[in-house]
Amino acid sequence: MTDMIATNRNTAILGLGATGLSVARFLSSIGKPFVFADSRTAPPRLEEARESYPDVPVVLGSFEADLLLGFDTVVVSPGISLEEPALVAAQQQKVKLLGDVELFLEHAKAPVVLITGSNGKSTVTKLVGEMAQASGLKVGVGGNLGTPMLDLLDDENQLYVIELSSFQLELVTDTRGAISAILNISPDHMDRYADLQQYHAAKHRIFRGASQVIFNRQDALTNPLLSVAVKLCNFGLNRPDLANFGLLDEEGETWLAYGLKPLMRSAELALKGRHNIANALAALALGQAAGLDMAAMLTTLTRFTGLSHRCEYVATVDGVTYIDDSKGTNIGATVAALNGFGEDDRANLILIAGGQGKGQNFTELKAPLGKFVKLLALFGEDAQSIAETLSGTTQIETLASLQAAVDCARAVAQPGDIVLLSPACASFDMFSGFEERGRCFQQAVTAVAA
Ligand code: UMA
Ligand code: ADP
Repeated sequence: MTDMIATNRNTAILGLGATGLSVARFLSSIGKPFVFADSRTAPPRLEEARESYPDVPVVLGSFEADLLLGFDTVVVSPGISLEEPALVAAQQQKVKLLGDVELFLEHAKAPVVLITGSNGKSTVTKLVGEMAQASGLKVGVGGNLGTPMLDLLDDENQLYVIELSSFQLELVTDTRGAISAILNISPDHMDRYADLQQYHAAKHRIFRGASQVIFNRQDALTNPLLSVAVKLCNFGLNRPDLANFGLLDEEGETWLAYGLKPLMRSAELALKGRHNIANALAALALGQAAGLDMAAMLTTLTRFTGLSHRCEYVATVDGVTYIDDSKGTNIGATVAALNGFGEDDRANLILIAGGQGKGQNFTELKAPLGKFVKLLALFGEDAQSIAETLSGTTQIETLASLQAAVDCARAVAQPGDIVLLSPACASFDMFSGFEERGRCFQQAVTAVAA
C-alpha cells in the first residue's frame, strides 16, 4: 500500500491532460478518491474525464490562491509551474506536492532507467527500449516521450525506460535506485526558469538516490554534483578511459568503444549525424548499466534509424533535399542540425525557423548561420524579434506561415542545397505540437514534389 497517497486523505489532481488522466487511472486502480482541477475553462480532455469519472468533481478556471489548502496531497502535472500562487500557498501549508514520477517510482517493481537532457532524450529512450527488447526483456518505455509512465506499470515488466523533462523532475527527491542519465544541458524552457542554474538544478534531481549515474564528459553541466558514492559511467565523442564509452580511431576508421575495446564502426550506425553518435554511446552506457546484452545492443544500433521529425529525410525535389527537424525546439538542437548538414566550403543550407522563442538568446545561432546558411526563412510568433537579433548574419525573410516559408525556401534553393526545418522554437502558436508542424512541412514538400 502506498505511503505517498494515504487511504483517508484528500487528493487533488492538477491538470486534466495526459498526466492528470493517467494519475486518475492509477488512483482509481488502488481505490483512492480524488478531484480534478484545471486552470482552463474548457481543457481539451474534459469530456473524456467526465465520461470516465462521472462522480469526480472538476474545478475549472484560474486557480484561486486558496484552492488547494483543504487537500493533503496534490499531484501536479508537469506543465504547471510550482510558482503558481495556489501551489506556493499549498506548500506553505505543508500540503504534499507530488508528480507522476514519484508515484511511478514508488510502484515500479522492475529496474528503472531514467533519461533527461536538453536534446536527444526521446531518441535515447527509444533506443534503450529497443535494445532491451532485443535482449529479450519485457520493457515499458515512455514518460515525456508520450505514454504517461503510470500507464506503463505492469508487474510482468522486467525493465522501465523513462524519458523525463525538467518539469517532471522538479518535485523528485529520490529516484529509488534508478539508473539515471543526463545527456547534455543547453538553455531551454527559459520562460519557465529564472536562469540556466534553476533549469540545471531541476535536471540534476535525476541523480538523487540513483544507483548508477551516466553523464556526458564533454558537457560539464551534466557532471554529477554528488557527495555520495554511486557507480559512475561517462560517454563522449573522444577517446574513453577505462570503463567509459567513447570513440577510437583504428586503421583509419572511427569506432564506438568501451575503454580500449572497439565495439562497432561509427559508419555502421543506422542513425546519422554526430550528435546521434553521442546518443548511441549514451544508450550503450545505459544498456550496460541495466545489464543488457552487448551483442543485442550493437545489432540494434545497426537497425534503429531514429524517430520522426528529428533530422528526418523528407524528399529530394529538383536536386534540393528537404529535412524535417520539427523536434528542434531549442537552439541547441538547431545548432546540432546546422553542424550536421552544413558544408565547410559554402553556405548550402536554407533554414526555416521560428515559433515561440521561450525566452532564449538567439545570438547563439549567429556563428553557424553565418557559416552554413544562405537564407533564414522565419515564421511564427517571435519571427520579428528573432530577425532583429540575427540581422546582418545572413539573408533573412520573415513570412506569415510555414507554407510561405517553404515557398520562399524553394524559390532560393539551388540543386545540392538542403532546406532544413529546425525551428529552435516551440510550435504552440500555430500548431498542436511539433508533430503537426512537421506533418505540415512534409505536406508542403510533397505538394512541391507533386
Ligand atoms: N494546465 C493548467 N494550468 C497550467 C498549465 C496546464 O491547468 O498552468 C492544464 C492544461 O489546461 C491541460 C493540462 O494541464 O489540461 C495539461 O497538462 P500538461 O501541460 O502537464 O501536459 P500533459 O498533457 O500532462 O503532458 C505531459 C507533458 N507535457 C508537458 O510537460 C508540457 C508531455 O510532454 C508528456 O508527453 C506527457 O505529460 C506524458 O508524460 C510533452 C512536452 O511538450 C511532449 N514536454 C516538454 C518538452 O518535451 O519540451 C517538457
Ligand atoms: P528530446 O526528447 O530531448 O527533445 P529528441 O531525441 O526528440 O530529443 O531530439 C530533439 C531534437 O534534438 C532534434 O532536433 C534532434 O535532431 C536534436 N538532437 C538529438 N540528439 C541530440 C544531441 N545529442 N545533441 C544535440 N541535439 C540533438
